[in-house]
Parts: sequence; C-alpha cells; structure tokens
Amino acid sequence: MSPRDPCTAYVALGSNLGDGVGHLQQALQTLAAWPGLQLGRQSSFYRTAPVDADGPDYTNAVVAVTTPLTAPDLLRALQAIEQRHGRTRAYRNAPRTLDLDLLLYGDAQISSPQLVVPHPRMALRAFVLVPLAEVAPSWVLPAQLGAVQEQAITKL
Ligand code: PH2
Ligand code: MG
Ligand code: MG
Repeated sequence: MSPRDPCTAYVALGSNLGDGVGHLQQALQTLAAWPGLQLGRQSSFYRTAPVDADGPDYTNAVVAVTTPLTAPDLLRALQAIEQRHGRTRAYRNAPRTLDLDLLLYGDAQISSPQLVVPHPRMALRAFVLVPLAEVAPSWVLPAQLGAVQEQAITKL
C-alpha cells in the first residue's frame, strides 16, 4: 500500500496561563519532533486580548504542518501534545497552558462531532486571522481582517 499524500494543515497555538511565549516555543519543538509532522511556516507571536473568555491576555501564533496523518489522527496528535503541556479543562475557554486548534486541513471540509474544519470561528477572530495571513495569505481575505480590526492584537 502506498502512503497517503501529505496534506498541509494550519494549526493555531494559544496560551494564557504562565509563560505564554515559553509554552508556544516548547509546543513548536514538540510538534517538530512528533512522528509524521513536518513544520512549515511559523507566524510571529502575538499578544492578544481574550475573546469570549476570561483571564490574562493570550500569546497566539499559527503554524503550517505537512503530514500524511488523516485529519482525525492529526487532531488526536494535537490533543496529546496539549496534554503533555499540562492542559486541563476546568470549564469552557478557561485559561490554559496550551491550546492547539486545527484551523484548516488542505481544502477539506469536515463536519463530525469531534472535528469541524475549517474551524467554525476562525473568521471572527483577529488572533487567528492576523497570524494566518502571515503564513497563508491566500486563506485570509482583506474584508475578513477588516471585520476584526477592533480586536486588540500586538505583534511581539
Ligand atoms: N482562545 C479561545 C477563546 N478566546 N482569545 C484569544 N485572544 N486567544 C485565544 O487563543 C482564545 C481566545 C478558545 O480557545
Ligand atoms: Mg481555541
Ligand atoms: Mg482548542
């Protein structure tokens, strides 16, 4: 059997508990070392105000990942990496050491109870659109960026 053709996916990273920059740097190292994942372009890190959440400001970024893993297997890998970085789930959108969200998986449209891709809220969030526009400009429309320009986001 031939292996699956690799797919390029985009992953959003977020942290607002402890050393956010440190958590994101470590997460990028873990992603790079994970079997079957090859890291591509990485955005800058951003300091962002919480959206629909409480707690401290977030550190956010987006990274491209090329992988032969299926989307559900990639999601499981991201969840395993979150666990390894001390992620707990006290309540919805609680402050977290590390959040890894699958934004895009090639041009796939997926809607299962476990996974919806493209990420359903990505177009509403400057903390996703601004770093995604850095690494994958063709996926972000100027009008989408315009619609979220009120949201506080600072490049680090
Ligand atoms: N993640 C959320 C909810 N709100 N706000 C910012 N600024 N950054 C995030 O990563 C974020 C959020 C749920 O995962
Ligand atoms: Mg999230
Ligand atoms: Mg998440």
